[in-house]
Amino acid sequence: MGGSESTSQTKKSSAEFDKSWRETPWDNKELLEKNLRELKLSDSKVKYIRILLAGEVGAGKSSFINSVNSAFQRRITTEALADSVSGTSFTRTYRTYYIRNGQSLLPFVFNDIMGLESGESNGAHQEDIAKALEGLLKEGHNFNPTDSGKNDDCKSETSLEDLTYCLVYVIAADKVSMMDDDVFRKMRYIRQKASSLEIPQAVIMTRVDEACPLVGKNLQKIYTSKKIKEKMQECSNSVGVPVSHIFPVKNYHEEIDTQNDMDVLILRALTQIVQIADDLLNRRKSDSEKC
Ligand SMILES: Nc1nc2c(ncn2[C@@H]2O[C@H](COP(=O)(O)OP(=O)(O)O)[C@@H](O)[C@H]2O)c(=O)[nH]1
Ligand SMILES: [Mg+2]
Repeated sequence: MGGSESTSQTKKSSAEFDKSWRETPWDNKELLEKNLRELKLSDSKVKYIRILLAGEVGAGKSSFINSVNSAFQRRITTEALADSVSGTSFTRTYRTYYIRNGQSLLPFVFNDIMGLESGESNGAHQEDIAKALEGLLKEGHNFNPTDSGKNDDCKSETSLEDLTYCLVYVIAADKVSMMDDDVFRKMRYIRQKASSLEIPQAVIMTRVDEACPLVGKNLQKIYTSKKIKEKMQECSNSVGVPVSHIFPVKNYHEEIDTQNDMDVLILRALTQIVQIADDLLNRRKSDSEKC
């Protein structure tokens, strides 16, 4: 047993990779922001692309919408009302969140689907989510889990803006191992529906500061932390989305001012998601031109 062996042992079991495995523009927040502010969609007839956030209660969906808004407004905003106390879903109606860009609006919007809680009487109906993907849910639709099969909140016609262009699962890094089978069953159903509609899928992995103390102290360690990579892999395996479409973020939750590193991860994730969504818009446009 030489000293060198114990050194390499320590190195192997260390919590960090030597190098970051995904490049991150920590010093380029302004550029990320500018590109999103100036974004032109590939179909000029479409005002905005809709991004649907789905995930368990407490995953950080509302916090993510607030965090995106905070990054653009450069101050903490809480329009989507993150819920810290109750154990059941806070979001009860289908509502579109817009992000202001000075006097105008940015060309992407969010919808937050009520939690995917396990159990028949908890969370949104699978069918509601399927309808949201197809753009058939009316603004203000009530996700009342005990009130199944009602169609009066459904549209008979949809516009291009009603359709969903990217389905994003929001998963808390510190809870991914504890997600139960019922939630996975609902996710599988939604996934199949999204795939049949050719809607791309991505994952926002939140609460990275809770999952890894190293990252909790320094967010720039996000892609050197072995724990975070492990959690991303776990998300990928359980949801079936490749690691390249999984974006870890830390949401604003207790801060009183915005922070560069949090903004960079949030804006980077958003850039990728918006690109994936715009690719679908472009494909739909080309398809409609062929007809
Ligand atoms: N530490 C930490 N807490 C977070 C993060 N994102 C969300 N939270 C907290 O997690 C709880 C649930 O978040 P919320 O946005 O209400 O989840 P939702 O039910 O999916 O909308 C709230 O107490 C948030 O403040 C994060 O990235 N880090
Ligand atoms: Mg919420």
